[in-house]
Amino acid sequence: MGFFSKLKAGLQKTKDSFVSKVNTLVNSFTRIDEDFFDELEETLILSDIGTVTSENICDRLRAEVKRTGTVETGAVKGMLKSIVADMLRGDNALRLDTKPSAVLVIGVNGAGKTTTIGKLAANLKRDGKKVIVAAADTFRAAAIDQLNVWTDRAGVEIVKHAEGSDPAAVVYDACDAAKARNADVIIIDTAGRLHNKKNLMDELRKIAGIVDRQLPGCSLETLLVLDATTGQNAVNQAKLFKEVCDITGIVLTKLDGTAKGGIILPINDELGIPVKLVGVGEKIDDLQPFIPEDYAEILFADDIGGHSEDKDDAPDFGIIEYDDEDVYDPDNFNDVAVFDSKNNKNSKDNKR
Ligand SMILES: Nc1nc2c(ncn2[C@@H]2O[C@H](COP(=O)(O)OP(=O)(O)OP(=O)(O)O)[C@@H](O)[C@H]2O)c(=O)[nH]1
Ligand SMILES: [Mg+2]
Repeated sequence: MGFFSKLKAGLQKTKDSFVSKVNTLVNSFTRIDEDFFDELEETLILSDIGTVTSENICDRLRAEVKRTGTVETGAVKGMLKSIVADMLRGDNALRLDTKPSAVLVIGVNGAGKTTTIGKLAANLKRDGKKVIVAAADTFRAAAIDQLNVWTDRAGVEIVKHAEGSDPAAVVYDACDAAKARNADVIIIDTAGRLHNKKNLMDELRKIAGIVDRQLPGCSLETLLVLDATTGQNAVNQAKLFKEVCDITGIVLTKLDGTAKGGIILPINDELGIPVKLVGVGEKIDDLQPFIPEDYAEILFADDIGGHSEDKDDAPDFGIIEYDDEDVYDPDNFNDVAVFDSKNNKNSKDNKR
């Protein structure tokens, strides 16, 4: 199955529930009036879109209706399609504009971090990139093994230490490996289960600090992985993580198998963080760059048959790449790392 078709299949349940409600509403009103807007807002809220974003969508629709002088409800779906695409449009491409670049993957337990890393690594490798994955979720041996299965599958390198070792030490070694092997991208897996907000904040700060010190000027994407099936809970998680670190993008996983794909809207609208990737299944090629126009088109178009073939041809992974002048130059590398020597020693001791 191609690109667009896969997203379409993944969003089918969302389309069936959310958009069918909008369709019913549109068909039961002949004119756009305040009653219509009230019902629409309620429909949006009941579709996991949340009060703030539902109001926002209705306000934009009101303005568009006023601007165009439209009175018939038949035009509403087309307007909603544009509003949704516009709301979601932002810095949606993955920013990998230095060599190496780093991608820090965070999120709660079971959100899909490790799976996403496996898929992303495979995609980048396919694009000709040299990828190093850092197994910085050291909480369980099984987590390291699971990541290793994915890196083998993707055909990329992994830097791992023993279970229970310091995640920061893994990242430190992965940065070294990236320099030594002239890698393009380091992807860092992290643990979803830190006891409290302060622990989480300290851990993520420490990791980001090491990347910054070891690879000065390195572009760092901090991707928060959210499970779409958790609906409004995903928005709450995003708010919590936003308090502890600078998230640069969202990965929304498990869009397949849920009717809650509308959750993408409040995540983007309430938090102002762009969705960059979406997971539409458990297999290695089930990760896609997020294209707002495709998402809106799939949700609101009555017939999109003709479109899918064109879009299925597009293998572009939506990555912002580096220019030659940004390429990391080891000769000019100014090693200012002041890493905890005890941890560093541990990291070497723990290396398998
Ligand atoms: N259907 C579907 N399942 C997914 C997707 N992404 C991840 N999963 C599944 O979600 C489950 C959890 O994924 P993991 O990648 O282990 O999650 P994690 O965030 O690394 O979890 P921890 O390491 O426990 O913190 C696995 O069974 C994955 O196969 C997706 O896009 N679609
Ligand atoms: Mg994991």
